[in-house]
Amino acid sequence: MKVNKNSKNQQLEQFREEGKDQYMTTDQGVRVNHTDDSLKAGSRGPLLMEDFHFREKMTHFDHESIPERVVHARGSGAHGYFQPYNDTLKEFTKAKFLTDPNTQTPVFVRFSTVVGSRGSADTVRDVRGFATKFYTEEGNYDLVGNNMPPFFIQDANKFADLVHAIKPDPDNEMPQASAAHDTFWDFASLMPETMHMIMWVLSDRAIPRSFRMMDGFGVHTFRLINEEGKARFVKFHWRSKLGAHSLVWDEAQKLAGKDPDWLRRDLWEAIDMGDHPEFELNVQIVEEEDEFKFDFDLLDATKIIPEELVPLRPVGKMVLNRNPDNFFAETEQVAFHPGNLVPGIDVTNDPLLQGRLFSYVDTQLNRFNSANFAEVPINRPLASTHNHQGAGFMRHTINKGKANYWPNSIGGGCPMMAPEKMGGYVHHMEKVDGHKIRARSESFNDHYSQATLFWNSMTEPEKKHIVKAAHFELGKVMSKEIRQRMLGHFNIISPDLAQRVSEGIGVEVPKDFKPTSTGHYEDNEASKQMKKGKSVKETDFVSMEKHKIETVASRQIAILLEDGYDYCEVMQVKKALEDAGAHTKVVSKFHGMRKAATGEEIETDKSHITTASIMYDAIYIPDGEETIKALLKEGDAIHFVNEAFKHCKAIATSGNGIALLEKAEVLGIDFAAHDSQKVLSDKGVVTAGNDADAEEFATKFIDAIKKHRHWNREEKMMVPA
Ligand code: HDE
Repeated sequence: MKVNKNSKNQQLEQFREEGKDQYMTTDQGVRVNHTDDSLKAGSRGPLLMEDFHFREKMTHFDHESIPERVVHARGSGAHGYFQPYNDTLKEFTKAKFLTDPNTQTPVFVRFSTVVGSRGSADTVRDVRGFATKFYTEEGNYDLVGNNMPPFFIQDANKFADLVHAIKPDPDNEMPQASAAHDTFWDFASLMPETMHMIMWVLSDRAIPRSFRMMDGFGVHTFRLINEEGKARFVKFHWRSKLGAHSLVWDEAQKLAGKDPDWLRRDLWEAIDMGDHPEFELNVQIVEEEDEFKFDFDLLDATKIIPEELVPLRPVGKMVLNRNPDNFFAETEQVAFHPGNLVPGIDVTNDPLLQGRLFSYVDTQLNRFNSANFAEVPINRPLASTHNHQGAGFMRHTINKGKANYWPNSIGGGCPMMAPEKMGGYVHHMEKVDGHKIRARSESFNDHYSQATLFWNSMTEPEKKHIVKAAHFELGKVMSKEIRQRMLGHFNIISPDLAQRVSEGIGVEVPKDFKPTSTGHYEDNEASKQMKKGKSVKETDFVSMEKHKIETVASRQIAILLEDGYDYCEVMQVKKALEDAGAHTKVVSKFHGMRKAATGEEIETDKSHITTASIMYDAIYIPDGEETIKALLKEGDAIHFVNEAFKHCKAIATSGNGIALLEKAEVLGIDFAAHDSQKVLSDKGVVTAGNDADAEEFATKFIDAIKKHRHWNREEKMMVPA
């Protein structure tokens, strides 16, 4: 069958229902005449059992929830499509959806946090899930990844322990959606293999600005198989076209209260407005004969392949262009599984991946209470399905005929087996030989080198954020013993890191720390070969700062004003921002119309009580004697500026607006000094005199927004906003 980017939408159409211009009916299709009262024996009497409408309505409601996912419970979904740039991957894989530039394969993506429950806040410090279902012509392929490339553990047998430790405590169910408690850090400090991932989780990657502004990673090493049956190792990467950007921790915590749906809303609104998120799929390919070329094991999911060793190869682009119609039917019911593979892609012996191959179907059985979850519209493949799996709860398909077994002659031997050349999936013929042993390869036994690599590859502001995150996380740990154990690990990763963390958590770096290891590692041929492997001391690509994409596209800019602003300037700056792809929102004390000095009016989009600076990427305060006078009297406005400054966001103001900066004490600098403009602009604060050229002013502002955050402000002591 041939699919195009609309195929999934068309398939879903047959299941959609809107009720427009229709009478309300029961589930049996009987028209309802009255739904406000139940059937009673007298208007003051008891309810009657025969009220089929009431019973059906209530029963349905009573059964409306299904178990939330045990991890990744909170998520947001979007539809879109994937299209390869060209056919160059043909050399490596026979998967058509990766190699035919003329095929736009429909996808459904679900982004998620991991730890929190379904109603938890979006902006917590956590890993983000990035799961993609490709509805390919050859069946569904799921790339179930995260926004960080390593993982905490090496063996699936430790997953339940990891999740128990990080989830709320079993006795009091606290804290919600947070690793900052004793059990998680107890576990981590006893598990050296978590150290590389711990560095990522302490970094800004764990507080993304938007689901649209984070990268995705397949994490494990998978296999690509070409037409000739030749296999190669592969790692999958999604690169956000908007770049990977983060919130700051103070902002993330405040957003969790002011708008717990922050990331969900951002994704929904962006798609709604036509800012369709785009991600580029990249692969790192390793020849089988190079398996032991590195100083880590490719099967160890706690490791990355530094891009200096194996560069990324762009494959194609994914565009998310449609919001779901129904959260439950689509985002909640979508069921991913890393074992949903199509010809041309296969798994490896990574012991974490192998365990996942069991867990995902098992967990769907808990969620759906039936093996028929693949028939739910969002999970249905576009490729037609034919087999003898014909019964069970909620079976939709009506399989015809008598022959529900294979082989059969009664059914004409159908459905038939597909030879490989007809698209039959053939597992890669890897030779496997070994003793039954509950152990890992010694080649998995280096838990620190890549944690050090990560630390060494960070810019100074990023290092600072990691240290602060550790102060927060470990500062919440009651046990000094656990804090100290973590310092022991940090000291192995980098004495500088350990020292800086130690200063904030009231314990000394231990002198004679010996990490405990709970894994059982066995030396073997692979580990002997691997030790000669290649390594690097720094890898640029893990730093978000070194690879930021300088664009203002889809950024939200607040225009802070009251009556009496300079209308001309506002319109020019607004136009320049919007032409560059940003969005503007007028923020004032109250909703309503705001009058310019010259009499024109603009409507307020948000009032101070409904918004906050944390919901914008940058702020602009237009000139105007009266507007600034009014803003100077508003605590909320001064706080707005002060907070945006503290969060290192671009700020622009002209003429009288400079007085507001002074009042907000943004820099504590001498505004009268001849170089004050330069001092300000170096820190992302764009100012101009009364008669400034608005176009030039807007261009400078846009350049400052492109930098996203002006971390050099952090050097200065700042009063918390
Ligand atoms: Fe998952 N994981 N996971 N995971 N995972 C689930 O499946 C599991 C792991 C990831 O939006 C569950 O349907 C085990 C790595 C995402 O619906 C469950 C192990 C990576 C999602 C499960 C891992 C992931 C899940 C819970 C270690 C990145 C959300 C609900 C062996 C490569 C998918 C569900 C969605 C969800 C098990 C580790 C990504 C329980 C046993 C590594 C994005 O099956």
